[in-house]
Amino acid sequence: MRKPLIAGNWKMNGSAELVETFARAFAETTLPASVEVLIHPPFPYLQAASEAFAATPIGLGAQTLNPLHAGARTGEVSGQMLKEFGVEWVLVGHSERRQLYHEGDEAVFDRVIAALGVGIRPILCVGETLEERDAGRTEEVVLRQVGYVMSRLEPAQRRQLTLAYEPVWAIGTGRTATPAQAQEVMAAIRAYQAGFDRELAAELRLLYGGSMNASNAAELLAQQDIDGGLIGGASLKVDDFIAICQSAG
Ligand code: 3PY
Repeated sequence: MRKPLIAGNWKMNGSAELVETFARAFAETTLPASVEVLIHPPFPYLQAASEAFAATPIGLGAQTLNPLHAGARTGEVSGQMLKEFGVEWVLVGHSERRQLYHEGDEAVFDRVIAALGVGIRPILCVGETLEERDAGRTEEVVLRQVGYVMSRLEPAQRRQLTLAYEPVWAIGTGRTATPAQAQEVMAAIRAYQAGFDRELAAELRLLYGGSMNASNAAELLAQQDIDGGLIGGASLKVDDFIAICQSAG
């Protein structure tokens, strides 16, 4: 059985107050024991979040990392630094990083390796643009992004990976893939994994991301190959986020 994982990606949003709001609400909420919950706040809130979430079931994730341990990289943060703040997870290859910061497959792979090197679990995000979908290239693009990383990892490293399928056209647009559209791509990713390792394919957690919210989460999460969600806007509203976590149980 794959344990459902609901991860909130706050992006460049939130505040110290929101960290406190989440800590209070989650301390008072009983979640289904089967569900794992993460919040990925912006870097400046990591310390406060690591303290405030300690008394809750919320695990701590970062939104990116630099592949180097240290050095002349103004504005960047390394995996080692994240680890010091109790970060256990990190997003890698989010489409906003791929598109706005030009992080291609190689840069994404370097970040996966850097995270694994310090014991942080990467959530590898993949997804096609609307243009690619309309050209019938969804599977080709998504499996290339997955394959670039997977094919370069050792079997033990592959087991540390979680995948998030986020169609770019559904990110921050309010458009969501239909459950059937999402399931089709997730099934293709799992089938592709089975080519490496059947056991891993059965265990690998696949998250759906892209405008998942309290109203559509249950239907998406009911799909056979969807094991959780990477939540954008709805992860900033504590009641909605809790409702999504509840529906994953
Ligand atoms: C979204 O849902 O908009 C996301 O990008 C989640 O990462």
